[in-house]
Amino acid sequence: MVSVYPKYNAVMLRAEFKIGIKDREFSLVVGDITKIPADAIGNAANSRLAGGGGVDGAIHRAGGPAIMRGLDEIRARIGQCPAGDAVATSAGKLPAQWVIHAVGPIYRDGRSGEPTALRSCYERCLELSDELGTRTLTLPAISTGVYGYPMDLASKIAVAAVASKLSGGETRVERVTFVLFDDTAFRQFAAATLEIMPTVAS
Ligand code: AR6
Repeated sequence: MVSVYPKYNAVMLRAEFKIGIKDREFSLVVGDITKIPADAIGNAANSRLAGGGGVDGAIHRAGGPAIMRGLDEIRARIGQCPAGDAVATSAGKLPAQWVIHAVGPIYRDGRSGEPTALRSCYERCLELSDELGTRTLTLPAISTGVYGYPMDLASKIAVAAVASKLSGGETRVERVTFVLFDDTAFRQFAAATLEIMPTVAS
């Protein structure tokens, strides 16, 4: 499938969707985030910064023990990292310089602060990227696995958070790529992007 959206300078291939926002690039791909080179890779961590399953497990396995060593130091300094916040470590053997560990909210009913915390995760990823001087950032669909955030709701929050930072010139990051693990997640993010972009891309 190839769809073209000339109004937004956007092209959607089956598993890749790129859109220009001002002079920045926003894209969606299907894949394993540990395999895609970027200056910084986002992780869906827990507040204990203790590693785990899902994308967190994959990042620690592929990056090696340097990542946990970095988290040990941070834990010794700040204890836990609350939902909605993020911390950065080196990326070990991953094809990146940094991993930004964002702690997503555990989904309950959508009225317990989850949307605000989820949006804040993505904003913190971009803020930390700016502090680190990174230009390219990959992000997973935080909270949509073990933490149970419905993908249709999470995708809209994720896309809106990133698109508004890019379109408002609030970040120096030049390219943000959501790396979605399967076609269903990709389609949800693509739908969210097409719904939200008219308000930010013009
Ligand atoms: N690349 C890209 N996306 C992935 C990958 C991968 N290699 N692996 C999984 N996903 P989850 P959460 C997708 O559960 O919901 C951990 O134990 C997955 O399909 O990894 O924020 C932490 O330590 C889903 O869409 O994170 C925490 O305890 C998305 O990544 C807890 O899970 C997020 O799923 C965090 O839960």
